[in-house]
Amino acid sequence: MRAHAEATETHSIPIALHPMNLHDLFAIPRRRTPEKPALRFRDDGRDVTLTYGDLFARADALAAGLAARGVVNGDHIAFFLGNRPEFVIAYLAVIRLGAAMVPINLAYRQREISHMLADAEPRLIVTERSQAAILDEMGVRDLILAEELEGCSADPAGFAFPAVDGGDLAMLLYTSGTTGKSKGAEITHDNVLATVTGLLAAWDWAAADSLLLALPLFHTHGLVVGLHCALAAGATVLLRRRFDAAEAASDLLAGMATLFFGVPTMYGRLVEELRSRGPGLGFSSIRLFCSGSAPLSAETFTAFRDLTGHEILERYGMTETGMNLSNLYAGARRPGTVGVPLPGVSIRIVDEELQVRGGNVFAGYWRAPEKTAASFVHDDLGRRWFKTGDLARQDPETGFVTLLGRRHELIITGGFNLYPREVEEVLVGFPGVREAAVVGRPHADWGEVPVAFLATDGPVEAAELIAFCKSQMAGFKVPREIRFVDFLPRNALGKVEKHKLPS
Ligand code: MLC
Ligand code: AMP
Repeated sequence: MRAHAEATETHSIPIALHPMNLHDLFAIPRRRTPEKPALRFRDDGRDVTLTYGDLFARADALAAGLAARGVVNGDHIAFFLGNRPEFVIAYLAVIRLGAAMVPINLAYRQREISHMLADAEPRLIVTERSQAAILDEMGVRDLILAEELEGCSADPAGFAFPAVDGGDLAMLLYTSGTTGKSKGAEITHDNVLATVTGLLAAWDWAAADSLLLALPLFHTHGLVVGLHCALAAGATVLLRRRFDAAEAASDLLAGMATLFFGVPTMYGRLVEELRSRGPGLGFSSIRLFCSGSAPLSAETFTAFRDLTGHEILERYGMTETGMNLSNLYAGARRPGTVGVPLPGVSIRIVDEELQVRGGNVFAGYWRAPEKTAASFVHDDLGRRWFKTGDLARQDPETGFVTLLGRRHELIITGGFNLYPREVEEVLVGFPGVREAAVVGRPHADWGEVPVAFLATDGPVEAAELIAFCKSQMAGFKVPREIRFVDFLPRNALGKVEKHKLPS
């Protein structure tokens, strides 16, 4: 095991005597303000506050315990649990050992989970009692329950924490694939550091901030943009198990937070909630509302501004890259645009496609060198650009970028992504379905929802088909509507022409 000298205790601000990693970034508030709340969690009948001192002491103890169970640098540890303090403790413990977290969307069913587990080969899975049944049914062993973390911990005194390099993986984030199977994006400590340092500067983060965080921690939005920025800034995270518009509105109106981050569906619901409460509402504490993960409509932007006086700041990112572009904190917020490059990010537009490079861009896809190679392009100077698949236009005057669509078919529903191909493959696995085409259709709440067109060999009961889909995949991927057609329109090459499907 590689050992290194811990940053010397004689300095109030740590000096990295080894390559910088995420714990070095968090060490500043950990040492400066150990008594300050890092995390407040209220849900499931619990009300928990963890100070910076408590949080990192618990993470260290768990890291020592995990090391005793054989976890080493380079291991993968899957997480199948909802937002709760133990998620954060366990994540910090895992990366303290140089292992990588592999978070699994809680809505996933066995088919989706087995693919991830078979691909990532985690040494252990951290879960919680309410979620463990599905893993038990799958015969998964090596579980650690969030409810029993203390029993898995050990005294960290004298434990030689391994050296963790900025190039080591912090997380393996699975992202839906055009080919129907999700792939693991390898995100290093340096990648996260790049996104976090860019956002700290761009959005003027300060230790005095408190972030109301109701986004799931299993995606980059809640995890990197929310949790990591807050911990790096020495701010407080008000963590919620899930988003509830009424509860969020009450918390915000009560002046609990200075920041709120959400997907457009959340803002749409907040608008409805605030409208229902009538005029004269004021936010005394909040300084910034941010939106991302899906397009924020100009209507929601305007309705929110009219109700609250706040212009939502829209930014753009991806699992593979962390954050790339952002509207301005102390400057223009143009609805319909995703702003300008964040510090440290370079962009270019080639054949309408947005390409990015910078320290934020991931290393590659786990065990998929061809997919990795196909996702990058080299320029004349040999520099590697990541092809985002997003089509974009940049205003020559202002530099602001507008997203125009996607190179590949992608449906974004409530901030979750799905590729039609995966759903189509499940649909044709149902007896009687000959061929299937899935398209995204606009939806007031979710932004878009999947709708399926089916050609069948005989009668197919839609309700049975939907039940089958629900057993096979997360609810957000299940078609909201099933339409039966005699055949799918195809071009001369046999490719389905989705634009010719009835509206
Ligand atoms: C839940 N449901 C959805 C859905 N979420 N349907 C479509 N789209 C979604 N996003 C369905 C469930 O299957 C269920 O259906 C029903 O809605 C109720 O489930 P729920 O869990 O109670 O839903 P709700 O609490 O209302 O969730 C809505 C939400 C949630 C908006 C709070 O979807 C959410 O947290 N979204 C955030 C996603 C996110 O973090 N994305 C970031 C990706 S990172 P049924 O039929 O079972 O009743 C990224 C990069 C970047 O994109 O730039 O950030
Ligand atoms: P994911 O694969 O879940 O990381 O989602 C990344 C994709 O979400 C991007 O490629 C975009 O298509 C989309 N996205 C993220 N932020 C925005 C935004 N502000 N507006 C529109 N689309 C967005």
